[in-house]
Amino acid sequence: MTIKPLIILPDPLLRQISKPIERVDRDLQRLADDMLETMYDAPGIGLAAIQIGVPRRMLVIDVAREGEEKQPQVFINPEIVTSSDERSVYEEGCLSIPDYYAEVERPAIVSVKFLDRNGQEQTVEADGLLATCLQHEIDHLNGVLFIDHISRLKREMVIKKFTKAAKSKPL
Ligand code: GNR
Ligand code: NI
Repeated sequence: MTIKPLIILPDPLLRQISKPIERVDRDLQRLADDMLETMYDAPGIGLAAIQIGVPRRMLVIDVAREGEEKQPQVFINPEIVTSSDERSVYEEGCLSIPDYYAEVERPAIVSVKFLDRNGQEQTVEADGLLATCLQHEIDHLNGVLFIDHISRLKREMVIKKFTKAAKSKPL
């Protein structure tokens, strides 16, 4: 298992649309393990493959609280099949936009179809933090960031700040 470097705003990779996974094999399981290790190290509660530079439709999540047993979950080719009309608001952050947080409103409950790490089709109905996190990660697979859900003024300020920071420390 390897901790991989995170892709940070404004890297254009974050705007790429990730491609479906065609086969769940040992290489893909190794990628899932690397993503989990990178997420736990950060630390974060979710990670999409594109955040370590791999434009494939896979994400990992662990919303277990500190002190609770780990609950690593792998979602391959996830699709939202239903979303509730009820909304909920969470303060979100993103490992690709370090130290910036903002409230985002999203459907409170989503049902998501996906392949698990054994390639078996599964459906989960998620609420609470898991629902928010799944939507945040599935957005990444479509090149969408949580700052796309806030006001244009705030978004442009964040992008400007990270663009400046990237220029002062190239590579
Ligand atoms: O670690 C993370 N925390 C978080 C908090 C609220 C809503 C979404 C998230 S996901 C984020 C990790 C990340 O950037 N995943 O893409
Ligand atoms: Ni993120």
